[in-house]
Amino acid sequence: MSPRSVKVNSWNGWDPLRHVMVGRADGTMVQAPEPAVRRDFPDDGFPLGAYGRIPDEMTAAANEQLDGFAALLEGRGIRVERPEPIDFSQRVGTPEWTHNSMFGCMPPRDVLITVGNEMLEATMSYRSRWFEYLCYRPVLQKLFEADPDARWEAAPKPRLTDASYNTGFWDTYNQLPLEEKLDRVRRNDLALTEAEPLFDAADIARCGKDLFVQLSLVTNRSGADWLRRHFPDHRVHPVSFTNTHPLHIDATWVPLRPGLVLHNGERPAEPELTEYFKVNDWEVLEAVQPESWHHEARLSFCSPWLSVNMLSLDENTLCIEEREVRLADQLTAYGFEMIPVPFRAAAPFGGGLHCATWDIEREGTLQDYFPRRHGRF
Ligand code: ABU
Repeated sequence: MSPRSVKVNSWNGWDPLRHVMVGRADGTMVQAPEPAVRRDFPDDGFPLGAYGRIPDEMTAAANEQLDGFAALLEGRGIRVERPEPIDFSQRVGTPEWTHNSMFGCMPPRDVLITVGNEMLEATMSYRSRWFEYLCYRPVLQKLFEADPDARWEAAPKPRLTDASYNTGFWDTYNQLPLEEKLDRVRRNDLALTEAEPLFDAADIARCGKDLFVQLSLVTNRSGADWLRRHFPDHRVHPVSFTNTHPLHIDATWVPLRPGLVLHNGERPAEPELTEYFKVNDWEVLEAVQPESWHHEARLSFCSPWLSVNMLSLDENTLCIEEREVRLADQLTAYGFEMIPVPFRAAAPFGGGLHCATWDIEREGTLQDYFPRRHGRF
């Protein structure tokens, strides 16, 4: 890497993309059960409590699509980095806990976020993902050496003792009536307690000076508060949506370019959040329904709303999963060039095209896209 050519810089998700990481599927696990994670895939060889490597043929198919996506980006002149997978089947631990497996490194978006010239490692909130940053460290180190202005930060490593989790959350939550679940979501009384700051980077949507942080199954209020204090020159907004299983904001509320946010209408936003966008002249566009997934969601913990989990190459160009034809048509009518990418096989490894990437450099500077205040925003 020539020092002159590398610049860590990204303030939003739509400025022209110059440098990006694309994850790898190698060795990804169906995680061992832990307080915040319960996998239950009885029809696919992993009933409740079972854990182990995702079958080789699925991993090979996912890697083929990830490699193809990386080649597509390189073909458009975008520099691509890849993580270094480690043995995710190993038992891990700290002095306070041990756990029977790790997860994988297909979705670097969950762990890493760039804000300006800062590369920030999230706390993460699953024990199986505590050490995932190790896969990204070789690239972080290389970027740190290549760009003398890059800042490299890691949020406080969480303790993740039992005090960080609501005991027995998954034993009861799924049996609750819908309204009770939604009430828990509104109060962010989910799998995590407030014992320490916890967040996944993929719960943050970047819009220049405004950072929207979804409170979720993996991000608590304390995590959002840590981000507010860490980015004092930004407006950091904790937000929640009417979604019984909130997990990362990038399949729910997707800013596409200044003035246009794509919204998953099955997960309504708080009226105050919608109004904040509207009083600042943003259009809130409800995404069309995703295409059917039939049997392709095998071993996936994500929803079909990975349809909206797109990677923006600039404010007029979006990479979209190739079968999401209706959404592609909807966005073509809004003036976007839509680039279809085969990516269904990657879903069980942690998500869609946005999840599978981490923005290292986009052109552009810090802008204020929300000059008008509204309510708590
Ligand atoms: N990590 C992407 C989350 C996908 C979903 O909401 O289904």
